[in-house]
Amino acid sequence: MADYANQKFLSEKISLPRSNFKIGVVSAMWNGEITSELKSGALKTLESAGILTENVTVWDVPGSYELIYAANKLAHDGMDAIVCIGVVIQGETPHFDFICDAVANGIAKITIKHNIPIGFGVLTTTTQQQAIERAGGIHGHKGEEVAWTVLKLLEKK
Ligand code: DLZ
Repeated sequence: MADYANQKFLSEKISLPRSNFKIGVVSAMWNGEITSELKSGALKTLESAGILTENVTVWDVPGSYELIYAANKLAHDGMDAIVCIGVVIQGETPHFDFICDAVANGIAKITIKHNIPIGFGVLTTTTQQQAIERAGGIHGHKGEEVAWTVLKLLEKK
């Protein structure tokens, strides 16, 4: 298990070169109680870093698979960075593997294609409990962390 006590950098203050970055937050509606919490943590983190609310585009898409289309569209539309949020929970069929592979590879390709930071805030868990523990539970808040990660990359933009 990762030792989160050693990831203190995740709470370091961000120092952005300007305040008018345009950021997209795309969030899947599957497992919506958890993705809503992740999204809300991401939005709070962006606000705390000085990102103006009017420069944040929030887009709720049906499932994690649709994050690929939405992130690519927002990148094409000129966002400086994008935060992707989803929760994929393993079921009884291989669907989980197809979605996780597609989303991880899709987001990586969009990052390279558009050369902007895109955060992978997609939880891929075996159980719902594991996802809950990572949305403000004992394993931290992956929504806040993914927003922090994207902001950290914007420091150099
Ligand atoms: C179909 C599906 C399943 C079984 N599980 C999840 C999940 O755990 N998390 C998630 O975000 N989305 C899931 N989906 C929906 C797919 O992401 C996608 O929306 C559909 O396959 C339609 O393209």
